[in-house]
Amino acid sequence: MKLVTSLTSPYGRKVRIVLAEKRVDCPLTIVSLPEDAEAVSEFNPLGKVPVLIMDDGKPLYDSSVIIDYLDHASPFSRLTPTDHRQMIRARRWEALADGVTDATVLVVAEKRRPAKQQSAEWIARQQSKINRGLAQLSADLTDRRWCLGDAYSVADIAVGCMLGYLDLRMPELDWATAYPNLAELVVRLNERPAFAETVYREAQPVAA
Ligand SMILES: N[C@@H](CCC(=O)N[C@@H](CS)C(=O)NCC(=O)O)C(=O)O
Repeated sequence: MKLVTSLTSPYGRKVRIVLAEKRVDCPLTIVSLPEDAEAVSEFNPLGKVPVLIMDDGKPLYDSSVIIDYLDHASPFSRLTPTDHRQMIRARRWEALADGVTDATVLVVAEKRRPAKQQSAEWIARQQSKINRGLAQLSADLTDRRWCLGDAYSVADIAVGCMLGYLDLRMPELDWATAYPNLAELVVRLNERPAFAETVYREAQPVAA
């Protein structure tokens, strides 16, 4: 098994955290996008990371599917509730956190286009998804320790990866001041080795 990902992908980080939490040893194949898009497309027709290459060579994507697979493959440290209602709650948290990440990725990509081609309207539309998503996540969290209450789960992993990505790509947003309960959640998450070991890192430039 090996994981194809970049070191700045928030979806890839979700999977890396799950591997660490579940103590699954899995080598990484580090790629940079868009430079390695063609190579990634050989594994995933959508050209997106993360992709888990299984022992039989078959590729698995996307991050939620990979996490489901890993969580069932090893019973150690379950991250998705077995109770169906709780599982749906966790999935809803993950869907909202990933949706905020999706909107952030779109804003970042748009702002990398030549200034004349950028659409302020498109950016504003994505930004409002981010703003509404954060407000909802904060309202849903209230003063709980973890997203689901007492149990740490894939919901916390998705929310933590999304908030870390906002810090990396949109530091001016200062979500932590607006939503102190989300900031406290991140403090708790960063105490976990799985989070500390997977902080976002830009790819090292190749020495000339
Ligand atoms: N829903 C997918 C999203 C994956 C995704 O969008 N990955 C980004 C990297 S952060 C990517 O590979 N983008 C390249 C592209 O869209 O061409 C997942 O959860 O794995």
